[in-house]
Amino acid sequence: MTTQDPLTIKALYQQPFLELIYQAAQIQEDNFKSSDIEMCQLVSVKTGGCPEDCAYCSQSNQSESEIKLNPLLPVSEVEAIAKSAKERGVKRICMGAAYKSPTSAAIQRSCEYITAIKKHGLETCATLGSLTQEQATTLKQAGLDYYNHNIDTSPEYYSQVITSRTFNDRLDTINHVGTAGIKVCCGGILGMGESQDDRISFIHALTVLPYTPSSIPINMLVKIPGTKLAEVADLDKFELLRTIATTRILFPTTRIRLSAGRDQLSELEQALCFLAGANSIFYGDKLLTAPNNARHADLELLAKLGSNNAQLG
Ligand code: SAM
Ligand code: DTB
Ligand code: SF4
Repeated sequence: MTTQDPLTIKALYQQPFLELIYQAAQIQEDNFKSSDIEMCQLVSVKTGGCPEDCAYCSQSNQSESEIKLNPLLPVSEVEAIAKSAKERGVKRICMGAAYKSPTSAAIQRSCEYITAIKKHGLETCATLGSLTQEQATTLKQAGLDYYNHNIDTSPEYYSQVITSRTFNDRLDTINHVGTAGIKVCCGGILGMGESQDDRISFIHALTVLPYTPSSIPINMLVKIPGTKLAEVADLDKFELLRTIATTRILFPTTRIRLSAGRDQLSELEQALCFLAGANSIFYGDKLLTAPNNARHADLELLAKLGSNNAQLG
């Protein structure tokens, strides 16, 4: 990762669009095989009932979204999902749980999920909310490869979206994860009504995290009915492209995941995102509570791109 001050990042971000995409594409080509699009699959291991007030999230107790609540899934169910995901070309299972911070029972069960998933030769990622140092170390000992904990937006805009925790609380967990030796997965959401300066400040915040992320998910807001952000104005997709490209330039060797909201993009818009530096997706019909791109549609798109990691299965 290249260290840059906010004004240099702004200059990168605001340069003529085609020059920005060209620069990012060259960096992508130098560091990755362009047709290598990583496939991750989400599993919501505990759904809903979260005490946090994230304005975008259907799983917050404050949302009025109609979702199916689920306590922690049995290990056998998660293992069955992992087994069939492996057959479809998935590389990593990302376990999501709606907690402010996981209970000790959730940590124990997560360790069992990790063992069951790794048996099938898959990488593991978890996102369970805030962790203590001890919890992070326990997950590392169980073999966890990545922990996802997003900063979501700029430090300046954060309190417009979440009030039940602070931006610095997020940094504490990222510190615990990195100290435990787990790879950091950290990104955010675009299209929550933030300004372009916020998007630039969000990218800058990623460059000064206590540990450099190995994986950066860029989500486009999924406007879920019943959440506080359900009616926010659409994001200009050029802004999504500029964010991906600027992130690619600053993080040449990090996987950038075109995450939630991909189903709002046409095939050609997705192709442009991959050209601009995205090289990872969630593959599977469902995200956590919202739909994802259909598997057969992703297979068709990946075939058109000449990327053949995925199988329908
Ligand atoms: N509770 C944990 C936490 O917040 O860290 C983990 C689960 S949470 C659902 C994981 C991430 O999903 C959030 O940090 C947010 O970036 C993303 N996310 C949640 N709802 C979203 C939505 N409606 N649109 C886009 N991204 C969303
Ligand atoms: C991330 O940045 N995006 C994923 C994953 N990390 C856990 C979650 C997206 C959730 C989209 C909304 C939903 O399905 O409820
Ligand atoms: Fe809870 Fe995570 Fe949803 Fe926030 S994003 S309400 S912490 S599940």
